[in-house]
Amino acid sequence: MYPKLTSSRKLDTLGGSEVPMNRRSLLLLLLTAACGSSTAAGPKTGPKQSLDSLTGVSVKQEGNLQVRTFDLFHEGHPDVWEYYATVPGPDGKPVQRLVRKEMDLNDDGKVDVWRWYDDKEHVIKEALDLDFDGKVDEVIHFDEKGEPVKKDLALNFKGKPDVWKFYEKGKLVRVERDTKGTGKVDTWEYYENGKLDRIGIDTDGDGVVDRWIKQGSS
Ligand SMILES: [Ca+2]
Ligand SMILES: [Ca+2]
Repeated sequence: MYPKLTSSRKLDTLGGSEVPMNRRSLLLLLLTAACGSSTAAGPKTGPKQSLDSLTGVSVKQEGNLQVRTFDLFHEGHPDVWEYYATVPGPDGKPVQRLVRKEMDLNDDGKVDVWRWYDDKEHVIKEALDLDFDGKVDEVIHFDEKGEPVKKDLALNFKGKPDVWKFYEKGKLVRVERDTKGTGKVDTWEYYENGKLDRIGIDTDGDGVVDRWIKQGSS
């Protein structure tokens, strides 16, 4: 239904403008709405009910996991997949717990967003294919409060990370870069209070900093 999207090097966030607005809004709504649910006993309980009747959910079993498939736009093929594990609930009775969610944002049948959840159904990791070429371009790791602790970025869009960002209490503290495509970090940027403080560069490829560049302190 929607035109196929071509690869774009310009997309740097999930909110990239190439996904049709309505589709993206609804998918993000679903993502957010379902994200906040707790240990629901099944697709027809709690806050999911209205969502499911809106989107039409199908349920099947894949190995140990229950898969709930959504066709948000009634186009005859799925947009969102939720994977649930059966675990003991507070009263010992089995309940379904969300462990992973996958989404196809641009309607090409390929997953573009993957989310993994901990035992409290908080997102612990998210992977994104930002240019819809089937290769993951960004992986975000979260702490239990939902703050990012690390981002692995493939700025080269080749599916292999070349930039790693590290966060403490939600603040960027360090960026490591593989600027030569060797698979090894050769540049380290250190941030103090959100500002770049110094850069270390490995010039001979032994993984040890040879040169420090101190940023202006004024
Ligand atoms: Ca896709
Ligand atoms: Ca990609």
